Amino acid sequence: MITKEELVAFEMDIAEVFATGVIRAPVHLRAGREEMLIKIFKDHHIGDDDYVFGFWDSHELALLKGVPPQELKQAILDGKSISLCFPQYKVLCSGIVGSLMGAAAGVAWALKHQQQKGRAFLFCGDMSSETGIFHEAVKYVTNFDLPAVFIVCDNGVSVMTDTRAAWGSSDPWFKGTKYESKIIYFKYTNGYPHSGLGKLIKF
Ligand SMILES: Cc1ncc(C[n+]2csc(CCOP(=O)(O)OP(=O)(O)O)c2C)c(N)n1
Repeated sequence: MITKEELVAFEMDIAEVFATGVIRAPVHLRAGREEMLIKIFKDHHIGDDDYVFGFWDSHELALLKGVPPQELKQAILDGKSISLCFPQYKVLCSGIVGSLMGAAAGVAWALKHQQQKGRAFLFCGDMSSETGIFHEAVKYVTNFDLPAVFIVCDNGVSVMTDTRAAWGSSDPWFKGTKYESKIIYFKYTNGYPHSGLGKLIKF
């Protein structure tokens, strides 16, 4: 499996390329959660049969799922960083908040009822986990015990808004509920700005 150092180096390489202005599309870099992501992939033996759903910040997920770094880099250079899709690797991402929770639940339903191997793993941010569709999807996969896991990577903010202040709660809504059985939650501090490099890139 790809190492923490390789994940860090990949994002640093993309940051350098992005700074030159050749990528004419948004890029969301992440640092500080590599060890947790590696642990989750290892602990759950996420492999070829499994589906990984992600959002605008999914470089690391694609690498951990087995997308070759050069193939991933080319997709990013082509402007697809926020919506990376590699169906052959079962990696499906979207730049739209809340857009894939239902899809992950649907895939988990199909896998179970078609008696296929594989599970659906959906990785999202803390604000995304407060959306209504996240709640509905988690409720559905919990109540029907579908093979799905929702991983909440909590960096404390939605772009620059404090998530906990926005919802008036010091904890995510699911803390202490039965839905935690389908959720993995961890906190991290992102070493990059939400999007880009925090400075104007001209192209
Ligand atoms: C429907 C929709 N509304 C707004 C946005 C703009 N947007 C992109 S990321 C984001 C913040 C999401 O916060 P969180 O889920 O905590 O993600 P993270 O901080 O981990 O990137 C927003 C509002 C969007 N992509 N889609």
